Amino acid sequence: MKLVLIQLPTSHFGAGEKVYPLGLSRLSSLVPDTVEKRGLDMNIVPDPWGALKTLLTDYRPDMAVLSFRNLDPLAGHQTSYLSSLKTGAALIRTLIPDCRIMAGGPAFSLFAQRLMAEVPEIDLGLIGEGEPVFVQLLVPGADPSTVPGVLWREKGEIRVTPPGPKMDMDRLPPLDTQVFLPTDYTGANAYVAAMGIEGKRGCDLWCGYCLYPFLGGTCMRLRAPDFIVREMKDLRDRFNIRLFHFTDSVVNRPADYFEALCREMIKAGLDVSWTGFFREDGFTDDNLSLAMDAGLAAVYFSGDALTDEGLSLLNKRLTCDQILEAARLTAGKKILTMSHFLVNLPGETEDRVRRSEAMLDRLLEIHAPAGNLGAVIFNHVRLYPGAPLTRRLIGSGRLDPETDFLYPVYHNPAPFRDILHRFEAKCHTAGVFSRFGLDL
Ligand code: B12
Repeated sequence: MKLVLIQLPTSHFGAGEKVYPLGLSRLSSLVPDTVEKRGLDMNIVPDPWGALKTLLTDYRPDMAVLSFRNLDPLAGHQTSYLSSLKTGAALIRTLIPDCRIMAGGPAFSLFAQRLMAEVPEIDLGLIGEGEPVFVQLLVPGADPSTVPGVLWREKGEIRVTPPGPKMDMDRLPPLDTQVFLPTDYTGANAYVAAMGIEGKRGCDLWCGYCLYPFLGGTCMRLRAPDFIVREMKDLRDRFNIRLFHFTDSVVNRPADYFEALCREMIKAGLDVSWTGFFREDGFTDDNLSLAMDAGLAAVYFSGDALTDEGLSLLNKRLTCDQILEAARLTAGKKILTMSHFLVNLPGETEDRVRRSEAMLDRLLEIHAPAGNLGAVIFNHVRLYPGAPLTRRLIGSGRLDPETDFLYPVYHNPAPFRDILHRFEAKCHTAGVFSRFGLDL
């Protein structure tokens, strides 16, 4: 059997930030030796559709594995990458009519049933992580009804099996660095560490707008620190990877685990840098120092709201004081910090906008002497079906229940549609923009 593993093009046109296809690379390493395989990341080749066409016609695979990572670029953009999935599947079906087509990945998982309906060429789909079932799905003639989390077609209907057990993080397969070469990703990014590293999967928080618990499970599955460090060391030694991004929903939770991980990195003398998304609570001077000794290059915060009401609306279980305190700590250490906030939240009022602005002023003041604020990134909430906030907006009659969330839908009603631009301008005027300075 001949297999192709394809990372579909889902990078914002012109953005140019490359991201190593971690998930697909792990799945590739599980392919049995009896199966011949080739890989293509369409995000890193100058002519992605030409490259796919050539691969298909030269190699003539029996099965195509399509990884669909992003559905849209967020950040207010109206672009959709759905056409990548549609065109990819249609091209395969046209050129190699007998090829089985399997799809998965975060974007696919979020809208799995709908995408099976929208893209009739897909034979098999998978919701969630692939490692526990991938090899079963490669067996020709395998009965999908016996495999958890799978979608398939039967008598014109789309069927789905319930999800199965989650992956034990200490049994993650290695990356397939031959098929997806890490050095193809380094050297070109301006803002983002191209190489991800997995510390955990799943999230036990239920932030109102977020579907991470749906994607990775509702509890944190931790990976043993020595496994993580071994993978980082291997990537450093073999490919000179010097900068990583932790793909965890939150890197510094639970605190004792995070500290153990930092100690393991220090003990191994890794001499690499890394970034990740941090929670403001549980962030202390001590664990920040430890993290910096372990190579922390930049702190990404996603406080998300600039008022206590907003924080509670988003179920962040955080306070503005905690956000300010965490800012003081990173400013005290002059470590590069990026802060993300959602604006024009449901129920916005003049008073709340005024207090949000005052909170932003305080953050800018805290960081000004240290000059360590790389960026403040403002967004509107991208509404996903089933997210708590979406359900609430529908329940309160503020959102049409018939809204189609497949294409980007943001919550940004009048009369506060311009706050994002006003706040961005404020940060720019304060000199906070493009001060990333990551050693990429
Ligand atoms: C870490 C992360 C980032 C990091 C990446 C750093 C790095 N170097 O890797 C940063 C912060 C840079 C980032 C940026 C972006 N991200 Co991001 N990111 C994530 C996050 C949290 C984890 C992704 C990850 O690496 N997971 C670990 C790997 C191992 O898992 P995986 O890729 O999902 O693969 C598994 C399964 O999906 C499955 N699978 C995958 N493919 C296939 C194929 C088949 C056939 C099968 C059977 C299974 C299968 O098996 C794999 C192994 O278990 C996800 C949310 C999430 N929890 O998934 C968002 C997420 C994927 N990102 C998202 C987006 C939109 C983006 C950006 C466009 C945002 C922006 N405006 O900048 C960019 C795009 C970057 C790019 N070039 O693609 C969205 C996508 C949804 C959407 N609306 O489109 C997500 C879901 C978050 C969200 N907001 O909802 N991201």
